[in-house]
Amino acid sequence: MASKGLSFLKPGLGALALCGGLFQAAQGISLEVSTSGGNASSLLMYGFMFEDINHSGDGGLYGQMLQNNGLQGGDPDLTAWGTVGDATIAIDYDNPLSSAIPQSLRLNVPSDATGTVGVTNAGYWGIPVDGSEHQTYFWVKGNLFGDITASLVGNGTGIVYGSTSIPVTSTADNFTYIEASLSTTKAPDGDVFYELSLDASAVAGSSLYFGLVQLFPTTYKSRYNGLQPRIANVLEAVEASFLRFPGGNNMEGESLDNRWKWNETIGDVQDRPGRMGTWTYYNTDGLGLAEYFYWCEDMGLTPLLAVWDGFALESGAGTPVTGDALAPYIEDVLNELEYILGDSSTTYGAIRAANGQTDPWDLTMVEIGNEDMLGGGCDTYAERFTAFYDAIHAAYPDLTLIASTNEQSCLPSSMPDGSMVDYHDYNSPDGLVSQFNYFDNVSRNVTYLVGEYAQTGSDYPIMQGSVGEAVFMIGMERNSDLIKMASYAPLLQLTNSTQWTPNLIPFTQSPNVVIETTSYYVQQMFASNLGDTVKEVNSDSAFGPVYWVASSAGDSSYFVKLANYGSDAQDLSVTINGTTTAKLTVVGDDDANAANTVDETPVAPVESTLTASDGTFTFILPAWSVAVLAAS
Ligand SMILES: *[C@@H]1O[C@H](CO)[C@@H](O)[C@H](O)[C@H]1NC(C)=O
Ligand SMILES: *[C@@H]1O[C@H](CO)[C@@H](O)[C@H](O)[C@H]1NC(C)=O
Ligand SMILES: *[C@@H]1O[C@H](CO)[C@@H](O)[C@H](O)[C@H]1NC(C)=O
Ligand SMILES: *[C@@H]1O[C@H](CO)[C@@H](O)[C@H](O)[C@H]1NC(C)=O
Ligand SMILES: *[C@@H]1O[C@H](CO)[C@@H](O)[C@H](O)[C@H]1NC(C)=O
Ligand SMILES: *[C@@H]1O[C@H](CO)[C@@H](O)[C@H](O)[C@H]1NC(C)=O
Ligand SMILES: *[C@@H]1O[C@H](CO)[C@@H](O)[C@H](O)[C@H]1NC(C)=O
Ligand SMILES: *[C@@H]1O[C@H](CO)[C@@H](O)[C@H](O)[C@H]1NC(C)=O
Ligand SMILES: CC(=O)N[C@H]1CO[C@H](CO)[C@@H](O)[C@@H]1O
Repeated sequence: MASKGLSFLKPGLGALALCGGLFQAAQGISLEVSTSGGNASSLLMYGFMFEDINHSGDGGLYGQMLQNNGLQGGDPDLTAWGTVGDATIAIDYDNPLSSAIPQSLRLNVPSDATGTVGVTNAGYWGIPVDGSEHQTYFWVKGNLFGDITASLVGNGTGIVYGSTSIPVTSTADNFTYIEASLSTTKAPDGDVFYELSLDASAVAGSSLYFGLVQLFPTTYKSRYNGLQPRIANVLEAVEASFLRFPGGNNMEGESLDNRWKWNETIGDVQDRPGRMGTWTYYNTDGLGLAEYFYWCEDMGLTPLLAVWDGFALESGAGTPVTGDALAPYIEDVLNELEYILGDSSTTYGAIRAANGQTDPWDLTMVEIGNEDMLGGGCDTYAERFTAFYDAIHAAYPDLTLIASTNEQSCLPSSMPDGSMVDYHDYNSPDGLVSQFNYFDNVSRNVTYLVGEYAQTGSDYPIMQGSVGEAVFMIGMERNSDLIKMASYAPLLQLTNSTQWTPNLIPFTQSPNVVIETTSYYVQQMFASNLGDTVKEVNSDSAFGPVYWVASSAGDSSYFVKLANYGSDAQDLSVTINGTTTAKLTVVGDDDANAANTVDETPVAPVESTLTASDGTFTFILPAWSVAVLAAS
């Protein structure tokens, strides 16, 4: 980026400024940040919204890398599986692994088989072998006294990136659980498959049954059943404040029966049936309720749990559920909350403890439903919201409860004290800019989560859209007495299987390809430079094409966030009485369409150190750029 000639330092301007304010004002934009007063701002402002879409979970952030590993689903097929040598495979229903996973993968070995036989799994469009110690787990049933070799093999090249020989003694009576570790070397791309193989003579004329085969790298913070570190590390670097989960449309489900059911995502993975997700593919639910809380714990995120509120995406298929029929679903949410918050003497708290988490988790916020203003949810939402609100509030009065829409016509005529509403805005770059003062005008008697927002109209975030997002975010931060939390969406995207674009962090299965898009940098710059007080800014200039917001942290640190939504560079002069030095971080590109993609990453933030002259910093804000001045 620096090579593209972004010279935002303008040495001459500081001296000019001394000649008098008039000349300088005519030359550019002068901002004066008040060092006193201001409004308290939210320390939870910038967070993440997560649901399984674009293989963001299975095949993405969730550490387990084999696809279709439990042959789950009502009508399973052999997707991703293959054979080695002179053998065949089939789905076997007579040898179920568990009641949740009522089938296994049968390897039939003919009596005259020789050489090596086995099974392969292609992963989710490949496997990202990152060079760490890997763990593999599986169950096997069938008479075997011999070695099974687990390997990671380059597809087409045959290069072995990791392999281990596992001595196995198994019988035809029951499944034997196997765990083994593999040292690996980092693969140059994602074109790698997994293989379990053995000598044909050890099993010729018989069958082996494999159940729930799993493969993990060394996970983020080395957590069991944890996250892919290559993606988790990029998320961690945002310094975000909260996590909204588990959806989104994926929480709602297409129908009443395939809503996200918390109780089927807990406990041992072999006891999780998985479910058909909303976004065209089956979810293993290996990334389940507990894993979301561990993710929050490991990344310092405040959890925001969304619960199912009687409405699925296809209204008419048994939903919306209203009146007395809501009772069991409300009960289910209370059980879920007891599982999360109850001590281990409670019914569900005891189940949590038995599942390995003795202490309750720290949950303070619950959202009731998702986007209930859409698809026929609006008419009944006031009733449903109130029913869930009353029951949850009675049991857990300290929880902050959030309505899934801010549309007045879908909400009760007055919102309960302390509740919040959720506003979503997917918009064109220009559309986001037009929303800059949306929150200046809304009723100030209820606070907001902006649970989803992003630019639309491109495969990857483009610079112009990222500046548009920054303008919208500046509008939110200026109103952060009202806007408490905001999360970009969608968060993650496996480019080989995509249902929605653009996304904040696209990736492939090449271990090196996790892309920090222009929008990613904006999120990171805003989240990691968060003040506790929004300060008044005086200027003779009006907003547009340059937008700004200032905040302070403690007594002497200031942050000025700036966005230039235009094709001309702008001269800036920012005065903060008493400050002497600043770090200026700028992300921008003269090309409004510039984008970081899996093929090229032309845009990166540039940092520099500025010195103030009498409390005034002068610099150039490049065309189509976003900047943060952190001064003290
Ligand atoms: C190798 O890659 C091809 C093309 O993506 C795929 O169809 C095949 O299943 C892969 N082989 C294995 C053993 O996974
Ligand atoms: C997955 O997508 C990447 C780039 O988007 C491509 O290079 C790779 O070949 C794809 N892999 C498969 C198995 O289709
Ligand atoms: C068979 O294995 C499963 C899974 O390990 C275990 O739950 C079950 O008790 C075993 N059954 C017998 C008869 O050993
Ligand atoms: C989970 O809870 C739902 C009720 O919401 C129930 O229908 C379902 O059977 C439960 N699943 C299991 C595995 O107990
Ligand atoms: C906010 O207060 C006004 C006036 O008291 C009321 O009309 C409006 O419905 C309230 N808005 C919400 C979202 O509760
Ligand atoms: C908000 O109000 C201002 C004036 O107070 C007006 O200029 C602007 O168009 C309004 N914005 C929206 C999005 O309604
Ligand atoms: C503080 O909030 C009040 C009321 O919403 C608003 O009028 C004022 O402009 C805000 N001040 C700052 C510095 O944002
Ligand atoms: C700047 O701060 C100093 C004390 O720190 C004060 O004396 C002076 O009046 C301030 N100037 C302005 C313009 O606020
Ligand atoms: C548009 C697209 O890529 N859709 C894919 C979504 O994921 C499913 C299941 O993995 C694929 O079958 C679709 O092709």
